[in-house]
Amino acid sequence: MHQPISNLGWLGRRGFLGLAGVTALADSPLSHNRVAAALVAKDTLAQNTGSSAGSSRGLPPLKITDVRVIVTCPDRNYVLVKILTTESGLYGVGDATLNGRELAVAEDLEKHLAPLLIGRDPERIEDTWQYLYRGPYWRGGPIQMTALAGIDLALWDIKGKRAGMPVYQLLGGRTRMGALAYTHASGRDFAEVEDVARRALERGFKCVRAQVAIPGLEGTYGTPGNKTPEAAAGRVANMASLPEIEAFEPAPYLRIVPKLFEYLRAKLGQEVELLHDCHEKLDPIQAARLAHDLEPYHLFFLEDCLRPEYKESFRLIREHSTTPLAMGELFNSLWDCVPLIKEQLIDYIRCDLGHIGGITAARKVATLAELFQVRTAWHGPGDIGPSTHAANVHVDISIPNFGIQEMVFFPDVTREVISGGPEFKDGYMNVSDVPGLGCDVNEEAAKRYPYRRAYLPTARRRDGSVQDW
Ligand code: EZ4
Ligand code: CO
Repeated sequence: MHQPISNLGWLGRRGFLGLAGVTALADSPLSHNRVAAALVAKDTLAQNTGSSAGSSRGLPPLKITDVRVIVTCPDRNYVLVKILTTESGLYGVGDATLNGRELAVAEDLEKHLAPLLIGRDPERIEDTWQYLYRGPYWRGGPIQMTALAGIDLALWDIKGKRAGMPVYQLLGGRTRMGALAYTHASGRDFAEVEDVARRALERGFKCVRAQVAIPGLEGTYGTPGNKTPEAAAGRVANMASLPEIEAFEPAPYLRIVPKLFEYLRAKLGQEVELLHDCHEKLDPIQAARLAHDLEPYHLFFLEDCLRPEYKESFRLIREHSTTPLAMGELFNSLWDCVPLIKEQLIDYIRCDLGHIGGITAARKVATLAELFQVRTAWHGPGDIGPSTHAANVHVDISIPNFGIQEMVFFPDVTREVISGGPEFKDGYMNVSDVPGLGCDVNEEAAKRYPYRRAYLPTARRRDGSVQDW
């Protein structure tokens, strides 16, 4: 990454000398990119002149001057994107974290995308999205769409700051006073799940996602295994530097989950909204059976039953059950959502804004869903940063068909590096009226927490074969 300026190679002396102001950046890690970018940007600048100049309340035209990619591990790994502009002090912060593949996204941002952004007008968000999505010919995939989301969020942040408005105002203004939130309750047995759920209810939650370990199997998605729930909450410090292997068998899983919800309804009553995450590990007929068996316990929804490749298979589940269905945290294309929404095969679409292309993508998914009576339930785990959680809530409170919002509480060490983000109160999430998305990054603090390689666990069946985690 540290390219001496003399290595500019193909740029040649003439090109280099033609770039005013670039030499000052020569000793910074991205200098080569910036120099190359300034040349490439000649074309994009040509596209950027004209109508957009001065269009924001008579303010002078704006250009992107720098794209900083910050990889940091305050408790877990995050990839942050900071986009600076020609206006002094005006920058945007986005989140481009893809759990277990952070460096691939960072490399895409630094080496391929940053050079395309320098010199562009940051206010042209849709055009930049199209340019970065369709422009390179090779479109899509989780790495590219996460990188694009990071840029998209930073650009919305800039637009909000420039307008002096929180992003939800730019999206049409409030439709609700807060975003109904759900949290996770997991345990090694029913009593532990109940205990964690009760603590969540005491904290104000009205909706709880419940997961329990499968007896006799080591590790079950979303449960603490032999760790305490706190220790298992995904802290990278506790994660192996190679994937942990968990075991899964459908038969005992399909037996225990309905029993868990029978137990929780008996102990917690009817008022609390209960959810369960299948984490894409079931076959269609298994999912249909589980959705059917869970009907007496009236789940808010059953999350991500099937592998993301098998959209049509949701028809089978629908034919057998009235349990509401949610799907989508592994989607990384807008078009993944289309068959499920237009056939009304699900009740909640739960894309990850950080992996599908940011706010620009989410508002299209939300509008498509609105037309087919599908509500939103954006993915909100700890492995996407506070900026994506903020983006979730800005969208949630400005669309008509919001459903529910998954959320986490970030530890102090994360907040030391990334400040701001949505706040939880009495069961709902909300954002402040700070202009933009409301998050900031402390680059000095970020340096104190260098990246640490970490993987998600993987799962295998008893016979050793690979199973979806
Ligand atoms: O396992 O984001 O609903 N939430 C989830 C998450 C996912 C992680 C994977 O990196 O399923 O906790
Ligand atoms: Co999930």
